[in-house]
Amino acid sequence: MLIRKPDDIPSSEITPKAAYLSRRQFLTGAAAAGAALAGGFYLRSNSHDESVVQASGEKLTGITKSKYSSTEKPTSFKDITNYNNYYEFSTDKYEPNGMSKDFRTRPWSLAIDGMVKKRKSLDIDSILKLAPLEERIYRHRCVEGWSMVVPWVGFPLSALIKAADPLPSAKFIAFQTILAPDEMPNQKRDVLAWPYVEGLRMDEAMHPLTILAVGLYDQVLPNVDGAPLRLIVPWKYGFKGIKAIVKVSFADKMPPTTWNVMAPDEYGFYSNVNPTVDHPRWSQATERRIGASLFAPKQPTLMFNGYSDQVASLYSGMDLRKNF
Ligand SMILES: Nc1nc2c(c(=O)[nH]1)N[C@H]1C(S)=C(S)[C@@H](COP(=O)(O)O)O[C@H]1N2
Ligand SMILES: [Mo]
Repeated sequence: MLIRKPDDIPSSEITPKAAYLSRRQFLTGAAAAGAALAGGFYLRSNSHDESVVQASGEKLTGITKSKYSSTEKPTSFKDITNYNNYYEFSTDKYEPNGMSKDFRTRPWSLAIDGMVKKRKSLDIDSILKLAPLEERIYRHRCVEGWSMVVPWVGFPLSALIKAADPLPSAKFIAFQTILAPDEMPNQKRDVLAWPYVEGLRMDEAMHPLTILAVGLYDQVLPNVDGAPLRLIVPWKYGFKGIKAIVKVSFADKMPPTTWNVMAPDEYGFYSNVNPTVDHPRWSQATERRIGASLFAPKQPTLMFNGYSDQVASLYSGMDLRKNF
């Protein structure tokens, strides 16, 4: 068994520093979580009744292939579901799989607010009908220095944005993960400022490569990978791919993002994969492919994670050293 991979960044190195750097932001998050708890909005019973569908593991049908898929060999289902970052459950990579097994993904609704013609809430089953489901085999590059190739099943985020009907003045979209401290034990602890939040510029969000994933291989998305709905932006570091989304908001200002709030010198808003701009504490030039032989050399990291042809124009004229 692989106890420890050489270039894993121990969470103990990331979290305390980040928490220390930004104690104030954390306190704001903790107060918000406490208020939610007191109000009882997020308390959900642990007992499973008949209305709860244990969706994870169910087969998906009618999936079409996409021209946007990579031809690289996908990482195994086992590795994709047992080497995860999901800090709401654990900062360990192997624990979230087991810990998230009973996480409830039904019923589930997505709130749409901010700069929209009309605020609304969409049920997960109606979201699944917004667009045909496609297989998108994408490279997945974590800022920590490892990568995978993941056969996601999903649909373009642009389909949801069209249904949301934002005002033309909206320039950004913000995403929020569920607050469910009874099911996500680390939401009772000062690991990150909860809930996890992320954001994109509207042109990034509308790009055809940007998807909402609802499946993995031919199955409903496993809880550990962000069920029932998570974001995938394949040319950005993995942390932009926020899991278990319950809210999207449209705004004319750049929204806060969890890792930028925790450690602004280390994680920017854009977070485009860029082998020429190192993380302040480690190089981003190479990556270790999960599942590769232990003796395999690390492989070079590609600009925009290999998606330059499709996305470089989004950033023309921008200094990517400044806008990291
Ligand atoms: N809500 C939430 N979303 C999250 C994270 C998290 O801890 N919480 N981790 C991020 C990071 S760092 C990565 S690399 C990817 C991991 O996705 P995977 O577990 O499906 O590989 O999820 C991202 N989305
Ligand atoms: Mo990551």
